[in-house]
Amino acid sequence: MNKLSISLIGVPMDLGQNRRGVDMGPSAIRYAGVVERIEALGHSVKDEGDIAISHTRKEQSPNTHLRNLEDVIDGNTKLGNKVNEVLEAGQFPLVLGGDHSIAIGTLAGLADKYENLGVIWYDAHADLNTAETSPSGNIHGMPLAVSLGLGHADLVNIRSYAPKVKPENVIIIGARSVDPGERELIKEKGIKVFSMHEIDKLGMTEVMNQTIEYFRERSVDGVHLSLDLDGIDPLYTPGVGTPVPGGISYRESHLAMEMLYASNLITSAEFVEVNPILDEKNKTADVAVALMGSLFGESLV
Ligand code: HAR
Ligand code: MN
Ligand code: MN
Ligand code: MN
Repeated sequence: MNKLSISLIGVPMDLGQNRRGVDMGPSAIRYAGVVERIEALGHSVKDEGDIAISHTRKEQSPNTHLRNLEDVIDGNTKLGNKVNEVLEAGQFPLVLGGDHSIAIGTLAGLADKYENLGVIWYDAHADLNTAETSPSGNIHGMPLAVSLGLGHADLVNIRSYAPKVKPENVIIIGARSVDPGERELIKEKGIKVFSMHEIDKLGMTEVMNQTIEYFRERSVDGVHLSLDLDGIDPLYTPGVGTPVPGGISYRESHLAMEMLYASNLITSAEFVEVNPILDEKNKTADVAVALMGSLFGESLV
């Protein structure tokens, strides 16, 4: 088994959406035993601490309806720099959110290292809104679009290059709440989506086999897993800001992580949207840590 040197990066970001508490996600995930769980598998883990995120919510930035735009840019710039530094040191970046707007920074730090980065977007949502299509003004609904080079220029150009990712290198898994503008973008850009419909119809084994095959065919040089805990059914992960019923089960998610581990494709990961205030006894952070266990090689026998 391949032993990794993992760098854990906490991002206490809650400015990409309206509900308070998601900034405590990194603490909740640490409390749920992330370091011990991963070290028990023989990997080494270095906790890099938390990125400094502003805690003054301005809500309305001047000249835009995007909420807390300046502070989201600032936090993601710092995160991008840190992720890149960790990569340069030969470490595997494992990022703990925080709301999903932090994927903007994570991908900004990854993509100038990888020529042809693949991305798995495990989420109930597509996060493909732009300033024009967003129904909410919440930046956590935009990070995938931003990473494709679409949306507010200051977000798109974090770390001074764009786009970070090619649309044909993205696979969305678990989608069940997609806005009209996002649907159009999915069609226009030909983004691969395994919605709940496909997961139900094909089964998770086939979905993951096709996912792995898709990235191999495209000769990606790295694959980032961006896992939003709301991709999983809120029965198992109630501590998220925007729960959507009818999601991926606990068992299907474990299977998906185990298959990714076996594929040896994953080169970085982030787990986002854990909100301890909305949770039941840290259940959602516990699920996050259990899934990381499978992603990093836990097996039953
Ligand atoms: N699509 C909606 C919006 O853009 C809701 C986004 C909810 N977001 C997340 N991200 N948790 O996956 O406002
Ligand atoms: Mn805060
Ligand atoms: Mn998301
Ligand atoms: Mn989501």
